[in-house]
Amino acid sequence: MSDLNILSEQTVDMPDAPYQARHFIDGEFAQSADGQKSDRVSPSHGVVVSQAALGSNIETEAAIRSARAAFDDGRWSRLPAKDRAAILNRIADLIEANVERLAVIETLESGKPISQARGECGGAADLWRYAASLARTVHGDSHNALGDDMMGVVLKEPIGVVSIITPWNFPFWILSQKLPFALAAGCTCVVKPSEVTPSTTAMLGEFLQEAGLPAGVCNIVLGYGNPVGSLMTTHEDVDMVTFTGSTAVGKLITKSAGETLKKVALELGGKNPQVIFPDADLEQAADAVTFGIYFNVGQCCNSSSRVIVHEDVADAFVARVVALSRKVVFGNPMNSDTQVGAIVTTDHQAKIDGYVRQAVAAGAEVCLGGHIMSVPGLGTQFYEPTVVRGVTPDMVIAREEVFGPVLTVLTFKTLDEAIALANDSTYGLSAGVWSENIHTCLEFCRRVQAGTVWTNTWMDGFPELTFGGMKQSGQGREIGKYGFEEFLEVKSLVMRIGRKRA
Ligand code: TXE
Repeated sequence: MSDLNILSEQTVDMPDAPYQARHFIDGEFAQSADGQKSDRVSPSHGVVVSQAALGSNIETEAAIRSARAAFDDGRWSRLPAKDRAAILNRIADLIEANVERLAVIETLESGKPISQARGECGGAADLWRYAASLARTVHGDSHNALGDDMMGVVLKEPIGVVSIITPWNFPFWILSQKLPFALAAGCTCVVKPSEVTPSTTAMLGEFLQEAGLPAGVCNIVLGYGNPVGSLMTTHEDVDMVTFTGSTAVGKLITKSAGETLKKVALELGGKNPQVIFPDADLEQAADAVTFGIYFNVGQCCNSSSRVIVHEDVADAFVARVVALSRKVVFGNPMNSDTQVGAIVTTDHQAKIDGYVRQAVAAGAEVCLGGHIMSVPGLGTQFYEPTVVRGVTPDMVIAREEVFGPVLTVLTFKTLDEAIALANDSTYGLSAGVWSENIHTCLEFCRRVQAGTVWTNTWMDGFPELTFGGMKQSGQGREIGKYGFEEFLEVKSLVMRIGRKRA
């Protein structure tokens, strides 16, 4: 596409050598016993940017054993909460001091723009600090009206050993939505990042060690879903699994973890509707839709991938989004001005393109982009910012998660129709409504099936709120008070007061 705003120039230096990502087990960094490693070739730059140990059952067993021992001897769960909080805050300090190092490797492994990687890694420190503050809020309740000689107390206790499995799209952020909250609750953990983006998780191991987290409290194993992830979800010594990734793998994990009745929390995909009413501030809505579809190169579970716009304003709205899309700065992710970078893998790029080709064959109209593309000097692992309209609810592109910079546009006539279309999905992660009428907004908020609903804004998030999906977008919640409580178990104490009466 000739009129795209393409940047080839680079403003951030490449590291001198590939990052060496190692396992972190029982407080020590280690390579795999069999010496297996994998090279990660940067999707934007085509060079090896990291070499990561590839774990087997040996490392996974060792990590689970270490987490189990650390939980059972109480070296973490029985520490006063203020001491746990102090360590979590020290980790947050180290994250903040290392944002640039984290952001560079995250950008090179994932292809996302460096400005967004900086935001992700720097912002994650706040999740650690918020989790630290929650460590001191654990309390249950007491019951003194059970009978004259009875008293009851409900305690909240850490659930135990938690397996944390994360994907490639926001490796450091998603890890930070889970790990500090589990640690704040007093749990011990085994973490596995995606094999595609292992380095920021491995780097976190350095901060855990430096901050004085006791050995064994958090173990990191690098490697593939099979064998590492599978063992983490089936092992008898694991009490809970928290996973972010595809719905398909989420379903597999639910089955395998069910064998030993582990608690499972899942954050899966989304096909998030943004509904634009005719009385909305169309300029603001178009800005938010444009940001929401291209952020993280569209590889975002909260992507605003499904716009549902009133037919009276559809032409004007689409024209505005297309004009804004042309201005988006596209290209070299190692340039601080870039807004849309590379696609994570060639397989994923082919999948995105397949959705667009299928939509065209089904009669949809591509009004911008729609092709794999190259950036001069960098290669072909990019995808044009794309807007597809004339989409009908039955088309695959309206139903499945594309996970790329591809916006699909549907239209509606009435509020009821808009809500029905918004809810016509197996997913229920997030949704948005744009209108100047508070009744319209509130009715939409009440009736839409989604874990997060934005009104006249998109993608704002706060550690105090909670995050998670309805329907096939997942189960359980993350962050906020409710996310924290997922890592706590409740126990009832029943006590008799005084001597037994005759
Ligand atoms: O995910 P996977 P992928 C969606 C998005 C994307 C698709 C595939 O639509 O196109 O999923 O992405 C580990 N037992 N999302 O293939 O395979 C794996 O090693 C245990 C949405 O990367 O689900 C990685 O660490 N673990 C999502 C993690 O699971 C297993 C973010 C995710 O990989 C495993 C990412 C197994 N059997 C993708 N198999 C979101 N909600 O944001 C794999 N893994």
